[in-house]
Amino acid sequence: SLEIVANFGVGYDSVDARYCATKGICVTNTPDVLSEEVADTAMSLLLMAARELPAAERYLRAGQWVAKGPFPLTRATLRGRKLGILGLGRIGKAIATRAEAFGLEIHYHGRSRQPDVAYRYHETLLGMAEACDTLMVVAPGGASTKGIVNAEVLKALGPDGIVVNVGRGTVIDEPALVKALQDGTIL
Ligand code: A2R
Repeated sequence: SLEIVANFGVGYDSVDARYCATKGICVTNTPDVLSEEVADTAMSLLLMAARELPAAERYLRAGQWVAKGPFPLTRATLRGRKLGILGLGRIGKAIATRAEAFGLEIHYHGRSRQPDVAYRYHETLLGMAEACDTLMVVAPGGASTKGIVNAEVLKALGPDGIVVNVGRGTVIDEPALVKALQDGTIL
């Protein structure tokens, strides 16, 4: 007697939509509605990674400033960063608008170049990673994007590399990401 599967988010890769269709079950998702909110969240995550705000708050709340003095200066900065956006769609563009205001150089990769966009296009994800040190993942899930942020891409970002993923988790090769964080391949 199920009538509807309503997904709070963009996409429906978590739903067996074909099966739903055979049973007349409606499947919905929420494109556009949350684009600006997700873009704010993506920028928050980037700022928190560069400025180490969660670690600084833990330091403060543990009273470490009394025992050890001020929280150390952060290793990273946003200055001079080159931002590669994997998936310059509705959310990707809202992130780009914000990142421009922060003075970041903006690059993007998708399956096709967008003629109405001035940002630098890369035909391959690896090519973009080689030209950038910061990667925003805002692409859909599914077979075509599974694990495409792999060890090679992470290595190309380099030791100052920051990765923010607000798309699907499946886009990242997670063991490769863990290794890259542990051995300092990325920041
Ligand atoms: O490939 P293009 O030029 O159609 O660009 C789309 C890109 N995209 C891909 N990029 C690389 N490899 C692929 N296999 C691939 N498939 C799609 O992702 C497009 O620029 C972007 C998706 O943009 P929108 O459809 O406007 O989605 P929105 O609302 O920005 O949300 C993005 C993702 C969702 O799929 C959820 O995973 C998450 O954020 O909420």
